[in-house]
Amino acid sequence: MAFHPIAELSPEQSDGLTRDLDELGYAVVENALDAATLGALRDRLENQMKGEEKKGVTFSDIGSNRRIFNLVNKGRIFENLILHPAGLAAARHLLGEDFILSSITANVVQSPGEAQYHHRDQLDDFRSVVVVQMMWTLDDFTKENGATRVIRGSHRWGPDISAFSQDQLEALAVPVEAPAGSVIIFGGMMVHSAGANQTDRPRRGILTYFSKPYYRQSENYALSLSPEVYERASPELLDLLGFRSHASFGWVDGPPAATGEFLRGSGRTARLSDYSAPLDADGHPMADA
Ligand SMILES: O=C(O)CCC(=O)C(=O)O
Repeated sequence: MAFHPIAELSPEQSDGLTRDLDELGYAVVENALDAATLGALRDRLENQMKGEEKKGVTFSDIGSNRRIFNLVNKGRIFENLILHPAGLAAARHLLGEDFILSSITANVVQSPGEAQYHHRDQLDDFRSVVVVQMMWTLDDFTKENGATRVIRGSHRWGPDISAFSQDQLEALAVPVEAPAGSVIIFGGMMVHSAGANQTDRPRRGILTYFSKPYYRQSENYALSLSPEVYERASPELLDLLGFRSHASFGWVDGPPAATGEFLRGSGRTARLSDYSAPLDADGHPMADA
């Protein structure tokens, strides 16, 4: 499959991104994907969806909407999207230097459909942002086709949204209309939802979701990353997938031997050369302890 480079952010895009994230709680970067990349993402996603349908492994969410999970295993173009400069710049701005990928999935909003409930992405602790969501628009996002809806300024609301009814939140929500090839970015405190699609065509979007390294990943990459992707992944991608320890999180039997050493171990095909085991007092492995 063709592998298309993904464009860098211009200085103007970068300034606008950080300003909007702070003031409104979300930002849109238009033309984040060039035409070739957009086409390749659409093709790969469409084929993957058809393939999963044939195999009978589809997942339906809210009415007839479709979720396609764990895209990092489903084409190089998705590996590249995780590393897109706009996504990484926004994650760095909201989460600091240290962050990892929580998941990469697609949400295809179908017609006819119902809107998703309004929610925040992070749970329990609402004192600071610990996750960041990025919606890459593969179609023009409009009010009519179920664009992501946000409540402007809700990233600064108090600790919880349970004091509001869904009807009250609905009255405040606005669709984020953005042309295909954009990325819509918001932190985990922003109240948002997918809209209802009233057109006759699906609304396709890919979500890259980042978190602080101490927040449990949505996808368990240690178990689900394919060996092929593990072997070819760049150090930067492996780091984002959680295969490097961060402070005292993600260790394998203690701290890594050398700074920056990657953790070897992807559940399905064990890669640790020397597992820890019960030892007797002389240092010999014990069959049963
Ligand atoms: O698809 C969208 O527009 C938003 C999806 C979303 O909020 C979610 O996955 O929780």
